[in-house]
Amino acid sequence: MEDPWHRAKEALGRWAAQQIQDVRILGIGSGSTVSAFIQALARYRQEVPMPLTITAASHASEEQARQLGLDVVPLESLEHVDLAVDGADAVDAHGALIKGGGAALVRERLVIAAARHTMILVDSSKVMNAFKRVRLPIAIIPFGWRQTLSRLNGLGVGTASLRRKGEGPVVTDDGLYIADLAIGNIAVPDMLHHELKRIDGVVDTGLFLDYPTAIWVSDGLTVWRHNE
Ligand code: ABF
Repeated sequence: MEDPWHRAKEALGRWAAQQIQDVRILGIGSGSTVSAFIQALARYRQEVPMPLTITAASHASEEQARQLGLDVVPLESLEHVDLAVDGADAVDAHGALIKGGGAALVRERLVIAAARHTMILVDSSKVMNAFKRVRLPIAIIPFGWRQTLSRLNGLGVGTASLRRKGEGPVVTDDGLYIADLAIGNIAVPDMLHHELKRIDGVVDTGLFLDYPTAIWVSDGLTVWRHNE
C-alpha cells in the first residue's frame, strides 16, 4: 500500500537537498523520509557538484547512499559533523522528538550528538501538541530482555512489549532489541527519558530533547518550519 505521506516526504527530501550547499560533512539518519532525502541529494549533486562526505546512522541508509554514488565514511573517522538530517516519529509543540520507529535510535543519537546542527524532516501527521497515546521505542540489551521488560512495566507509566518481526525479535544494527512502551501521556519528556535510562538493561530511549535542531514540516504542498 502506498504511504499516504509519500508526497510530503518527497517534498521535504527535495527541499532539504537544496539547503545544504555549504555543508561538507553530513550525517544522515534513517527511515523513508531520509531515504527520499538521499535520493534527492544524489540527484541534486549531479546538477550542482560539491565535495560532500556522509556518515550514516543505519546500514540501510549507508547502502542507499553508496549505491547512489555518495561518499560514506564511519562516524568514528570524523572530527565533527556539520549537519545531521533525520526524520522522527512524533514532534511536540516544544520541539521534543520521539524517534526509533525504524529501530535506529542509538546510532541516530550518536550522529546527532556529533553534529553542530540538526535538521529534522517530518510530515504534518507527526506534529502534535503533546505526546499522548504514543509508543516510545527503547533500545535494550538482549541478555535478560524479559527482566528488563518487567522493570519497564514496573515503572507504571505504560505497557512495554518486545518489538518482533516474523518469528523473532527485531535486532538493531548494534545487536540490540527494541521495547515499545505504549504510554497514555508523556507529561515531562525529559524526566521520563532519564527515569528510563536508569533502568538496568536500557541503552537508550527514543526521546530526543535539547539538540540544536530545526524541525521542518510538510503536508506535501509546502514546507514550513515548526514553531516559527
Ligand atoms: C527515523 O525513521 C526514525 O527516528 C524514525 O523512527 C523514523 C521515521 O520514519 P519515516 O521517515 O519512514 O516516517 O528517522
